[in-house]
Amino acid sequence: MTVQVYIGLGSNLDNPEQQISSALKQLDEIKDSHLIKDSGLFKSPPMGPKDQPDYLNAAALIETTLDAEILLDCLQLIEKNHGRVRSRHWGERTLDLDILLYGNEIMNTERLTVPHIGLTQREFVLYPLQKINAELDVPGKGKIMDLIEACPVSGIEYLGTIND
Ligand code: A4P
Ligand code: MG
Repeated sequence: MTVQVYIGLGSNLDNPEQQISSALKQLDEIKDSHLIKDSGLFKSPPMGPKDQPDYLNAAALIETTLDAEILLDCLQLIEKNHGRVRSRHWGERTLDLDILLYGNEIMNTERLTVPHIGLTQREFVLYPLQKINAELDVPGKGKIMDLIEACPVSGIEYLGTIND
């Protein structure tokens, strides 16, 4: 069965725009999956430790027949291809790929919390989602426009489409 999946992309090291652009191409190349749409690029101050660069974020909508854990394996491989090193919690990274939404499913397993944890508190997740689909209904949470209205303001800037 084909599922629509929203993926969050984030980077604040080693040419973040290029990291995100390259990651989008690799998302399109995941087996049994293809990229439908991306949000364009957003810039925001770091959540977590402040002594790190600002982040660039985006969201992508893909269609896939992979189950969620196999998809997570593919995303973690793409992170690895982009030189991701896991250091401190909420610390700097070349590329972070998170499963934001997997169809209408709500999951709580050892490896996956979907919708992604903290989504309702993060402008850098909500604005890109809204850019792809302003009518989006987040399972168990509500309509994207209402979530944006209720979200704490941290300051986010839309930079436009993503260059190759
Ligand atoms: N995991 C559970 N649910 C999911 C999911 N839905 N998608 C597990 C992906 N992974 C999920 O992830 C740790 C584990 O989470 C995985 O092994 C997986 O089984 P990770 O990528 O190694 O760790 P992480 O991403 O550093 O941890 P965390 O706490 O998820 O970080 P966040 O929440 O992603 O925050 N500021 C701005 N402005 N923009 C950002 O993008 N990002 C972070 C990282 C901090 N500050 C930021 C931003
Ligand atoms: Mg992550």
